[in-house]
Amino acid sequence: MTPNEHARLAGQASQILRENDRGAYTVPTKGLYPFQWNWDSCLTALGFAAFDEDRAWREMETLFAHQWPDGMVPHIVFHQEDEGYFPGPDVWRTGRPVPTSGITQPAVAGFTARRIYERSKDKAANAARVRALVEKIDRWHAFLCSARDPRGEGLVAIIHPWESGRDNAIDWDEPFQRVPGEGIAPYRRRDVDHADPAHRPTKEQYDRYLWLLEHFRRHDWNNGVLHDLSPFRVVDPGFNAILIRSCTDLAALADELGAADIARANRARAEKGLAALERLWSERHGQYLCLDRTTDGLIDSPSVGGLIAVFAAIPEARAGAIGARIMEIAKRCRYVVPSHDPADSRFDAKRYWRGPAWLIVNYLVSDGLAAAGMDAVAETIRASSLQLIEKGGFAEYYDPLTGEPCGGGQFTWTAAMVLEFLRGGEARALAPV
Ligand code: 9WN
Repeated sequence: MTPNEHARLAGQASQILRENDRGAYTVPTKGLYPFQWNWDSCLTALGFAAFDEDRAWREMETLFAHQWPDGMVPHIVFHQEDEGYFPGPDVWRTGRPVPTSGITQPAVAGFTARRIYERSKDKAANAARVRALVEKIDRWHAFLCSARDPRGEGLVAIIHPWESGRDNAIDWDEPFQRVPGEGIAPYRRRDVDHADPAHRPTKEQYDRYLWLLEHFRRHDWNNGVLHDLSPFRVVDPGFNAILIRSCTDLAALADELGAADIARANRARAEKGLAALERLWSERHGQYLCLDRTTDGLIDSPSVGGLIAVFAAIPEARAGAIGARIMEIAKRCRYVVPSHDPADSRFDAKRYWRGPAWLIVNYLVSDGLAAAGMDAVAETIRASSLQLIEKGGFAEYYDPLTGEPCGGGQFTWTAAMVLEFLRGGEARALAPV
């Protein structure tokens, strides 16, 4: 890439962040997603940090200002009214002062906070606000490791597919059989007004998303009981690896800021999680799989959730196998990393999390691979990501066979990841916990 092309892409990416900036938070894209989303915001903060560090911290602070008393950080904060999204605050009815959803999303904040702080131009000036954030992130980790792992197994479960961030992944098809789709209040979807219905989850899936929401609402969003009361309890290697990595990074950040207790607690969480992750390894697939906590069986679905595991400091041999698997998949796809293995008959190139490539996933996977010393595979993913942008613009996701842009356009976290990819690799080996 020439310096001119580099500058042009960086300029376009920064422009998208500015356009989707609502002052103290950013919308993922206009129309389709008019509120603040949890992991979108944390990853978006990385993009802001490239040109406005104060704004980066504010993005995360706004999200954490809406943390629940029990420590949960909700997956959506409904800062203002907007009829353009369903389900809105009137459906969630969580009773929060500023309305929020009642479930969470991948806990990537520990990782992004450390990365932004490492690059901070004036650490001393930012130390107090970062320390306040560190305490809140720690409370979120504590929440996840108790409410979503009530028996202390070392891995946390998601209780709704939306919590994974990979809403309609093939991983959930089997456990979703146990979630009824009937008896829910009539509703009208709005996502299909903004995006091609053929690229979105199906009506049957939405019925079940809503059934779970209504079920949790009937139990007053009491996280003390929801895990055991949910017919959907799945241990996602991707969600867990992100949490483990965030625990490791939060520990390092806490050490630097003199919060020794927080450092110790997060190191212990990461250690326990890494040991437990082994349970999800599938020798047959050469990757990790999801575990259905209601049956205690692995789910036979080779998705990118099992590859995101490399974002945590998994054993070298496992990381090597994941790198090899991605290179194998790259032979069947023009662009990596598809959200599901194209060799599986259930792969669907354009349908959301059932096949398409997402830049945020590419970023997490390539960062983990680089940290594990697999720079060549990481570079393949980085190059593929930038080609997708050049070809299709800053889309929500892409068909990995053709590169066709799908879903929403001018997408915030996609732009943030472009700014990250343009910086080039700076990963270093993850410190053993
Ligand atoms: C539900 C905002 C979010 C992302 C998720 C992605 C999608 C929402 C939806 O959009 O989910 O949370 O309505 O489809 O799956 O990962 O955070 O970009």
